[in-house]
Amino acid sequence: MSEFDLTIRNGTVVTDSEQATGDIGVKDGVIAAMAESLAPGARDIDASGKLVLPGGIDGHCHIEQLSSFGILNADDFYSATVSAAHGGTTTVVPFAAQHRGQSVTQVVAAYRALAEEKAIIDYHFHIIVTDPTPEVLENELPPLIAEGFRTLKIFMTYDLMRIDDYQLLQVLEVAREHGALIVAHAENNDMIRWASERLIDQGHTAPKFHAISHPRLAEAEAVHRAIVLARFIDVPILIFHVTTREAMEEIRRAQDAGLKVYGETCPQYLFLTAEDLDRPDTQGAKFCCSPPPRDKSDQEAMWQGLADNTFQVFNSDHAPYRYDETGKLSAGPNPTFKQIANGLPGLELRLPLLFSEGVVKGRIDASRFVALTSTNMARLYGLYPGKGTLAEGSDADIAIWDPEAETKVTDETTHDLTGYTPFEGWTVTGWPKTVISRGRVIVDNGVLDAERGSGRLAKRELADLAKPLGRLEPEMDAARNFGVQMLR
Ligand code: DUC
Ligand code: ZN
Ligand code: ZN
Repeated sequence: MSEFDLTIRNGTVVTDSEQATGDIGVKDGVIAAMAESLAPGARDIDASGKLVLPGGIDGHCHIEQLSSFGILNADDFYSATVSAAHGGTTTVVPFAAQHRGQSVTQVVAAYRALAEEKAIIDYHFHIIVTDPTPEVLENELPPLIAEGFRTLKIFMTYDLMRIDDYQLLQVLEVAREHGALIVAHAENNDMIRWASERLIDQGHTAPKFHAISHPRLAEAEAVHRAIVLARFIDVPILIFHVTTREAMEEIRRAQDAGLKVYGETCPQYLFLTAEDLDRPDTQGAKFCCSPPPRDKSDQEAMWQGLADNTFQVFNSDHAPYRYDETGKLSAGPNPTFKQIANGLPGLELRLPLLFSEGVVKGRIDASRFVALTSTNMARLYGLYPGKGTLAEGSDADIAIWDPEAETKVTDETTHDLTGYTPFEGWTVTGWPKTVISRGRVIVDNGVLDAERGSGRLAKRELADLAKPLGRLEPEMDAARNFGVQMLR
């Protein structure tokens, strides 16, 4: 009997820091050995000429999530994870979304049950906190954080989701005391409200005005404020979906000052612009997301941020809504921009787009690609080293890439249920031909072989940066002037 269940041979193995040609041996779902040459496995995959990468981790995606308007995403945990797997992603971290009045404990249990029944790859959850009552803050969140739900998402905008600055301080305090990372949707709600009301009053209701109604300064202001509040309580923070140069510069300034501030951007901010919202008829609705795509110079800024480590992570923000009465057009065929559900699909194309436009075009190298799409997520979320790398003892979550394969993107060939792709007609170079989840070959040359419900809740340890800093002692900490000194 062979020593390994699976051997991957002669590939170029890439981690976030190294590249080497060699073999990987897998046993019982785990990487059992890595060497220049290993004995044959029960199944052998020849990866000559291919890149062997850790499977992607999509650390920001909305799956089977009910919006505050009561609209459900187009994908459920089956279709979303099938789609993710076809694009080389082997772990997803979507949301357990609390709506006001709900128990966070019950919300987490409900989302877990959905994933348990349907997901084909491994998963964990961020908890969205929209109603930080004393019960939630004192009794519900601490045991959930201890159990592994170590990321709390907060919204600074959306009338039905946002928390105010005082509430944000309370959530930051819980994160500090119990060891969680705050992830933030940072846009100034009142600036958006002010702009939106004036646009609508003047009859400017078409999808393209969605972009104008989310002013770039609204993002920079909220990013700055989120960073200041996190600094005040002295906890790390990850700013989600950064879109503008100004917001990126706020993050960079904080990092230069030694603060534990992290940043994310997403495919829509590299590859789309506000002009896409001005497509004929109401087709622009397909491109409405928040924050909105900006302009070419912001795209360049986002590339810089990915290359120079202002951004540590690149996620899809997959939030699919069909272009029909169940989704984008739920308010009728001619909705105002305020009535259009926000979000785009992205789970499947996140990695191929970044590989093609980033690695193949020389903007980032393959190790940076791995860092941005997998390793850094694992480190920030406490999934490392079980996920996010190729090392003995890590889960055998692996994507074997053909770096030269050319693929034409069409809705017919993508596997989510959105019914359109924002990237229709694009050609991408590089595709993950074989995708392996805990040693199971789940996609091979476009053919899926995975059972519904075969994904598992991933193991999540306490990430270094989320180690509890302890209860705030106001006098003492004030004397120390809160902030960067304490983190050094
Ligand atoms: N904006 C969000 O805040 N969430 C989902 C998608 C979007 O566009
Ligand atoms: Zn968001
Ligand atoms: Zn999101």
